[in-house]
Amino acid sequence: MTRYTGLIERYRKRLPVTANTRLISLGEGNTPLIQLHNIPKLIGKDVTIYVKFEGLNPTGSFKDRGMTMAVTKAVEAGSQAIICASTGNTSASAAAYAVRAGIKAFVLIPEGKIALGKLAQTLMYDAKIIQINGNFDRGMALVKEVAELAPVTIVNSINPYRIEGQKTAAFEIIDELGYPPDFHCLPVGNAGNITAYWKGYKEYSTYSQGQDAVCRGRPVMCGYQAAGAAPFVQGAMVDNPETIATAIRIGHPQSWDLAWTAQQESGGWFDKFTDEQILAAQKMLSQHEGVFCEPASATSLAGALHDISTGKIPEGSVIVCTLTGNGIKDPEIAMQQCADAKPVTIDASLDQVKKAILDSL
Ligand code: AN7
Repeated sequence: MTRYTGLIERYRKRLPVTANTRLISLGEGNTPLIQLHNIPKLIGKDVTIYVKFEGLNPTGSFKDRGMTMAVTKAVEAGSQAIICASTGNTSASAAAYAVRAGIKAFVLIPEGKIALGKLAQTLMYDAKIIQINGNFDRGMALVKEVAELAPVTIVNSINPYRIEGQKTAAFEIIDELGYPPDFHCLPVGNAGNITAYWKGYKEYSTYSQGQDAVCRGRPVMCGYQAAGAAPFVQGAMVDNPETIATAIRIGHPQSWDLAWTAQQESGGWFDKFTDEQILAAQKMLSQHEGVFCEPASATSLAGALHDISTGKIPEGSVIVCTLTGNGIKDPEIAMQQCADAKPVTIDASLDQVKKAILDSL
């Protein structure tokens, strides 16, 4: 039996590494593709929905796929420090891979707009955290400028190695299903991930282009955004993005052109959903399937359910929704979501415990 050591090792032939490259890995990738059993019944539709649970990566988000590659290449090039702007997950991931490599991580985050778990992680991984009184987009602009003046490698998804690492999620899906799904749904912020999946599907598809729709070998890419941060739906950058899903509180996506290419080439679309719809999808997934993702991640399911209900995604389809991050990242939202479900407090006696059980059966 070969031990699973990480996605670079697994897809080495399709990634820019040599036999001499020192791999910086935490065993990322190889995440579960979970078929939803209860939600399709609940909505009464004949659809096959899988969730790719990226929240089970080492730092709890899909960013680890890109970060193993980006930090590996930064170290190979002799870099001593990496930098990113982040809504939270990139900073946690960058920080972890930097300590793993023995280099320094600087992260710019919007003050007060990072989920608690992400901040806690980033602190624990000992990154140099620079909070700014501005949003992600401002932080990203500053990172690009400062990287011209200081010896730091940018590890946001404008770093092409991030996309290389992240494309392996599409490889895993095809390897596991034996074919690509008909539709691939995912949340869109900077649009690095939709770009990466599309690249992965194109590189890995077993069928040639131009076959009929059912057997074309590539999914239709569906990119979903939060209503208050939906530049792809509006067709223009958004200056003051707002959403409870702080991970995708982004108004100036960095992979603008590449995401439009993914949409056009795949025959896909962008759409937007309200915070209420996003939170409802997050809760539904937890309460009916036992899968707890963070709010931004649930945007993929909110979108898929909407497009299934309208028939835009037809019955008979195989759908994959990427769940980009773990629900534990954002405990504050989770507690708010369950404000009505107060735990009962009782005396520590057998009688009381028995009563509590019988009362709620
Ligand atoms: C959970 O961490 O941009 O469209 O700085 O954390 O590839 O940007 C996070 C993005 C979706 C959007 N879901 O992905 C950051 C950051 C979660 C995320 C996205 C993010 P992209």
